[in-house]
Amino acid sequence: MNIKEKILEKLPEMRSRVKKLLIEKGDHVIDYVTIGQVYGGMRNSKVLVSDISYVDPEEGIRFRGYSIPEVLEKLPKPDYAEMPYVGGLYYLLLTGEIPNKDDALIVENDWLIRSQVPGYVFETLKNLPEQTHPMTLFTLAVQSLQTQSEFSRQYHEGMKKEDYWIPMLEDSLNLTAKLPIIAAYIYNLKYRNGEIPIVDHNLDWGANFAQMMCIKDDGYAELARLYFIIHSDHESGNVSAHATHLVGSSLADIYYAFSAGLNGLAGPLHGLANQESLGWLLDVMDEFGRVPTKEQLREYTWKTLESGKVIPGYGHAVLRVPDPRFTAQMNFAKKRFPKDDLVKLADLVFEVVPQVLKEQGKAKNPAPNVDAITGTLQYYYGIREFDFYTVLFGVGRALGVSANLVWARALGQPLERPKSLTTRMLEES
Ligand code: AMX
Repeated sequence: MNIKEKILEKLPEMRSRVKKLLIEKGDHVIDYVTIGQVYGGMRNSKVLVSDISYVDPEEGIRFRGYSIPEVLEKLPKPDYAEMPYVGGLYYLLLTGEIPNKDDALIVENDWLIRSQVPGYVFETLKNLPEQTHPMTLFTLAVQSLQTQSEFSRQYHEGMKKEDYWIPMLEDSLNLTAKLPIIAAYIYNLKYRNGEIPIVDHNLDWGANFAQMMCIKDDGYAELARLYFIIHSDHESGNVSAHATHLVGSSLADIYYAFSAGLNGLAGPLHGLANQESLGWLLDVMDEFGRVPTKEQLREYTWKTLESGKVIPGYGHAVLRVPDPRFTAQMNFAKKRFPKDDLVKLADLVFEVVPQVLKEQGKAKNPAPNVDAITGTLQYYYGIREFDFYTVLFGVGRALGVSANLVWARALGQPLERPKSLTTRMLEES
């Protein structure tokens, strides 16, 4: 069954659940919000809803109820591959059901059919100044595809509200189909010969990305699938997901909404942390000329903290345990290239840094997040241009945020518009 048919099958029940919930419990208080939360980035204020994924502070992400190890085990895989089809993950995010191989292949084939990127997108990127950041190129490419929006076209022609999700799904499939090509082109334009990558119609979405990046090692196709799956979604409150949702709530189409999310991802406290984390590991290697001893690393960590900096890749706004996305990537690296010095160092950092952060006593979570290892794996396979790493994150993140937007339209979620107060009002409260 394709995704549209599956959503059509599920929609009546989901709509009536939400309707019943609002009638029976519309006035039910979930939690209260403190002044500390209002002034503190709204941490842990429970004001969003998403059925696509949930981050349990003590366990990590679950996609539609499935943990990362479960997703990696249960989703269908290409023959002889260890990592599942990304198309299967998209099916799961959008429908809530684990697909069989045929279902996953319907998505993969659909992506192939929709993968052609209009020539003007490449021309637009080519005409920008050479020093343009890869994330700026990525955002502009997504934004420039807006002319293709089915949602926008059908909305202006006039369409029933309950059907909004259908062109939104079309747009989401069209956009996600094109992102690996756009990302590989940005890499070529910035760091190689500027060639337009060519999609191989015999390969899946992840393997195609590896092929377009011209990385011969088969391991990179496996890593690409793993990477895009684990970066797809992290519930709704993180900056990229929330920005996408907020802009989408104005009934902006996916191109407007997701380019807003990408702009948020470009910030140092969000998607840029992966490159900062790898940079810190490389600085350690520079300082010692080899993988340091535990004691040397301890001292180096304290030196970083005492200079007023954070240890990138450690800490999290929600998680209170090691991020399972870190664990999945670390397992991958230890299985495939355990002797790599950076992998050994990342492992040692995992032993030393949480202890030091605990002694410092500031970070609520001294454990690693996804970014403590992501860059190390890309670096191993030869992707060594740090500025590109957030583009990779963005390709994965599109899957989750677009699935959320399709369901936001399907359930008729309204314009988001929280209320703000003045400092005086809070002082007098
Ligand atoms: N190193 C040093 N200090 C840290 C720290 C770290 N890794 N993580 C948190 N702290 C400090 C904070 O700076 C804060 O100090 P302050 O009181 O002087 O301002 C204090 O501990 C309390 O912070 P928190 O409540 O534990 O974290 P938060 O929710 O405010 O921020 C995060 C979360 C991720 C931004 C923070 O842990 C951090 O800066 N980590 C390093 C950067 C990083 O890895 N970011 C990637 C996040 C994942 C992602 O989105 N890709």
